[in-house]
Amino acid sequence: MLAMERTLILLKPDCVQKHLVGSVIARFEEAGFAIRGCKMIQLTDALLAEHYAHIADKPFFPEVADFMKETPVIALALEADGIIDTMREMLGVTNCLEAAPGTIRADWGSKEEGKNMMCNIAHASDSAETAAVEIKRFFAEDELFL
Ligand code: FUP
Repeated sequence: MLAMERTLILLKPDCVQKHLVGSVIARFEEAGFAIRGCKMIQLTDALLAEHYAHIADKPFFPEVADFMKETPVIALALEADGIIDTMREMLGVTNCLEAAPGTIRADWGSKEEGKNMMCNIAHASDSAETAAVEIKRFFAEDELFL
């Protein structure tokens, strides 16, 4: 039996700039995911240093951090049975050029060389443990519902 799980989604600045926020959330609702939290946030260096601690020493980190501050992002806390794996399948792999056909990143992510890893529409938590930490990072208790 699948466990009821939550995941943290960030709709990145490329998603906002391409006016795809509604289209991406529509896919989530069609998949039956429940929205437990939803807000617009301007990311800061401090938040990004926490969120991207695992890539902070990579040469591409400064560019990723600048990109993530280009516009505010939309943070979502979504819930469904087994949502961690389902969501990562729906998104496709990090590299939009390699994402499977029909995934969000294949359909809407950047195919431009140098942008195809970074401008990939959305972030999703990679495990239930990470999701708990990430949801707490972006949402106060009273910003989550049910
Ligand atoms: P994901 O879990 O798919 O968000 O991907 P990662 O945590 O591995 O990557 C974090 C961010 O760094 C993503 F936004 C993509 C970006 N990235 C690059 O820009 N270049 C790379 O070579 C790897 C990741």
